[in-house]
Order: sequence, then C-alpha cells, then structure tokens
Amino acid sequence: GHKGCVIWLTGLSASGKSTIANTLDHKLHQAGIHSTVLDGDNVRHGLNATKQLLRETHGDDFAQRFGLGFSAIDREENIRRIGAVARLFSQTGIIAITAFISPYRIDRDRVRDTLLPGEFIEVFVDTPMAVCEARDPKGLYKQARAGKLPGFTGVDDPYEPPLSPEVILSAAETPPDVLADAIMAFLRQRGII
Ligand code: GGZ
Repeated sequence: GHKGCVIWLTGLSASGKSTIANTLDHKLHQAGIHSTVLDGDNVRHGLNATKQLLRETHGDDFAQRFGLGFSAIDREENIRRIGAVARLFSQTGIIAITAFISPYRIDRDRVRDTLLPGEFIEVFVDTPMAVCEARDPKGLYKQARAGKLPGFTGVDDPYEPPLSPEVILSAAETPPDVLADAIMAFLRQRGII
C-alpha cells in the first residue's frame, strides 16, 4: 500500500516539468500506484480557464471576474486552486503530480502549509533560462523577446527558485526518464511507495 502526496514541480516554461510529470505518472502506473497529473494543458482549459476561453461561453463580465491570466494575482489564485485540488487527491491516497511554473515562493509555501509534514514534495526543475529559451517549443520566448507577450516568466516577469526543495533536477541534459527515476527513488526512500 502507499500514501498520497503532492509532488510539486516548479520551473520555467519549457524547463521540462510536464514531460517529467507524465513520465513519472507512467512509472507509478506501471508499479500499480494511483497518480494523476495536473498541468497547464488540462487545468488552464477547465478549472482555471483563461479570460479568452470564458468570454466565449460565459460573456465579458464573467470572464473578467473569474478568468485567470498571468498577472501576479492571477498566478496566485491559479496556484491556490491547484493546491486545493492536489490536496483532495492526496487525501484520497492518490499521488498528485503538479506541473506549473508557480513562480512565487510564497504561493508554493502556502500550499505546503495546507499539507501534513512530508506530504508536499517540492521538485525544482532546474533548467537554465538559456536552455529553455533555446528549446522554445511554442515560440513563446521569441514572442516575449519581441514584446508581443508582456509579463513572460524569465523574460520580464520574476521566477523565484525554491530555497530548500526536497528534490533538485538538473534537467538540461539528463533525459526525462532518468529524472523521473530520481523522484521514484526519493518516494521509496521516504516510504511513500
Ligand atoms: C509564463 C505563460 C505566459 C506568461 C502564457 N508567463 O510553456 P507553456 O506555455 O506550455 O507553459 C507556460 C504556461 C504557464 O502556465 P502556468 O499555469 O504554469 O503558470 S503559473 O504557474 O505562473 O500560473 C506557457 C504559457 O502558460 N504562458 N503566458 N506570461 N507562461
């Protein structure tokens, strides 16, 4: 048997968070352990839908009030809701793997504070900015440099790295499979799996 927990990946856009999260999810599944991945691709289309998405279905006023963008306060609310959902999963014995930039230390620490000691595993996906920018899978860094995407993390918006994460992954050259194995090893060492 195993306990639930929250594996909180944090790092820049294109640092590899979602790939590592999905690889880890697959490995846990292979081992017969229940887990789930929360990332921008699912959460920012549903629970934390953007203003643009909500405008089409719910109208302007609703979208302005409840849609979440990338301002500091919107990122804060994004992380708060994700933390609450991850906690619900963890309490039912499911390992919740989250993959969000989560740039503000205080927002991550607040999620940690809602959980039991040992239940929050902060994983710093430590890929240098230059590597993320060179990858640029969606062309967003390029747009940000051109001034077409103001407030982009790492370009003209802050990223506060964790001060004492449970796990640090040097993700520039190491394949995701090896990085996911490092998290698996941590979970075994802590008796979570
Ligand atoms: C950062 C942005 C921005 C801005 C859109 N800043 O590489 P991606 O595309 O798939 O990952 C990024 C994602 C970040 O969403 P999160 O929910 O993880 O952010 S946070 O934790 O800060 O709330 C990027 C895209 O959305 N994106 N605009 N301005 N990333």
